[in-house]
Amino acid sequence: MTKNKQLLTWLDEMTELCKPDKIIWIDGSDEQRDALRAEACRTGEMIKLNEEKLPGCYLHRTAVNDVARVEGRTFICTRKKEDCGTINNWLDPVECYATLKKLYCGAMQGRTMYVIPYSMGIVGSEFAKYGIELTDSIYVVLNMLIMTRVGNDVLDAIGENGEFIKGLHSKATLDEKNRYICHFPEDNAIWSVNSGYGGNVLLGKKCFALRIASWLGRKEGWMAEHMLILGVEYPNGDIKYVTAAFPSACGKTNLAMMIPPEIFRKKGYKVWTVGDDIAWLRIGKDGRLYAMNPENGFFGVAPGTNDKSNPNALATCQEGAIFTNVCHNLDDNTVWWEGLDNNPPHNANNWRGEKWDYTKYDKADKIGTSGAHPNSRFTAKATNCPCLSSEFNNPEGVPVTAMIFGGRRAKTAPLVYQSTSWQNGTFVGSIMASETTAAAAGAIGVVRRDPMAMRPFVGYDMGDYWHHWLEMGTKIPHAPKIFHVNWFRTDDEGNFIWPGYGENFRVVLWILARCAGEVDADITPIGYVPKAEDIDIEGLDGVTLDTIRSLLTVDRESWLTDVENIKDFYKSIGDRVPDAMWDELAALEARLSK
Ligand code: GTP
Ligand code: SPV
Ligand code: MN
Repeated sequence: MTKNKQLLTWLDEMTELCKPDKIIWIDGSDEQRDALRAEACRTGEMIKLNEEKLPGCYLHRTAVNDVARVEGRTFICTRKKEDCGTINNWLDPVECYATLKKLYCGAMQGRTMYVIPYSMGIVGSEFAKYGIELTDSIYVVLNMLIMTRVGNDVLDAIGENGEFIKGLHSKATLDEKNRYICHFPEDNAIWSVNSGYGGNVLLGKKCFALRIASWLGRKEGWMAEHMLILGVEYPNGDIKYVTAAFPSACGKTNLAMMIPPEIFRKKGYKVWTVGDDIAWLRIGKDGRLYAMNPENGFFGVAPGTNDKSNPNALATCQEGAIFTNVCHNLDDNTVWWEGLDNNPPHNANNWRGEKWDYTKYDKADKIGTSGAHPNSRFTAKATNCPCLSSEFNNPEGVPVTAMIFGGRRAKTAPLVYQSTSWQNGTFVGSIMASETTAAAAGAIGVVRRDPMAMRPFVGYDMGDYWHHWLEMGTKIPHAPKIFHVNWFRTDDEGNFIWPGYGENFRVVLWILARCAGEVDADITPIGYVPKAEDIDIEGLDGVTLDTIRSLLTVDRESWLTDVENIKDFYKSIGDRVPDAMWDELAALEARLSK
């Protein structure tokens, strides 16, 4: 398999600890994948779905107490507590290893340990980084086969002496009190135990490609961000790329795969997807910032996905997909979720696997009464996506024209505004806030500050992270312009005012027009806001110029309230907050108070 001594020694140690009955190396072949699928169906871990309607697709249910990332059980284990920062949970690495070793001890007895060699990025390319995940879950193996590039070529690329991230995962007993998702950036290691859910266990994703990678990026002069990457093709064939950071379940997959409104399609506009969740960003030889998607698939939110909101996502998960915690239609052995269509199945099991009565559905108690869990997901190959960019496999990534931050704010944040500089844009990212969603365990709908959508994913101190942003800005000769959007303003009845989804294309066009210097804007205390008539609403039912005006208002009082909240937030981060961010905050307050 490999002659890498570090890998073999580590594998011996982990085997000694977890005591699996058997070890299987994952080689990336279809034969091995098919055998594992069959085995998972035999054990009940997965259910094979209707081969005619959903070829190669499977349903999996996680434990009822294990349906989302667990931020409270996620730790950064640095030798010095200061290096972990105040927002992250910290554990002393020596103590943490000792605690976790007890949980892993013999945890794989009677089970198989799978060894997954995987690559984040194109195998063998300059910017790829490699990992090995050891796991006792076939579900994890099958998901990693979709989400990352897996196989023997990764072992070859690591070679005899190459570096890799050492990931250890065991479902153990799924005991939620002893659930730990631990990162040891100083050891290039990730240990996850007692969970079987998504971001807790697919260690290439949030654990490696964001938490560990953000640490590496700071050390090596690049950035790992919670960002989608998309290309907008103009009628003349030009393609411009934007990245966007929205918190979990706030619209990245949807924006990345959006279909322009018909009126723009007719003119020849197109949208191409490069990535829907994570971007690794580096400065290119031409002095622009380049974005690369290190993943190979999508782990998308199922509820709300339908042939109007996101037909491309729906098409992507029709073949070879894994559905997690959705509703099982027993009549035709297919899947269903809230927002797929208006025909909930009458003969179905809910996400818990119990008989489901759709007539009892209560919006106020989604988790208790819904068919699909609000954080139910599909895992699907990127190459299934009808609008996948031809640059998807370009190891250099794509040049970024604009970077967009955004959150879920019922009030305060306008539909779109532009920062006035890289430093001011970094500040705009640092003060991002959003209502919490079902993507993480805990209360839903509470506004919390989520800088750059990275609050749960920065592998070090948040203040240091902002320093890194500022420093990167000084090194990018042709830096992208930075914007902020909010698709989620509501009216007095709580309905979204902006139609969102494909219509967001109209806002992206304004953003790109600003970057090209083609359109004017009004300066406000928070930055540049469009002139309402410059958001093209041709062919958009129910939205008038007045709607746009109302979506663009900047209410000084609510912003001043936000400023007070931001001060407390900055203080909670501590003394590593850059002076430049405090200066930006003071300047914002002064402009708002004028
Ligand atoms: P993660 O995978 O958790 O990182 O989420 P994400 O940021 O990719 O979010 P996703 O695109 O899956 O959207 C999450 C939820 O927001 C879904 O229920 C969508 O239907 C909804 N949503 C996405 N875009 C819009 C929009 O423009 N307007 C409104 N109102 N809802 C949206
Ligand atoms: C998110 O929560 O931001 C996700 C899903 O993309 S998970 O992989 O579970 O983190
Ligand atoms: Mn995400």
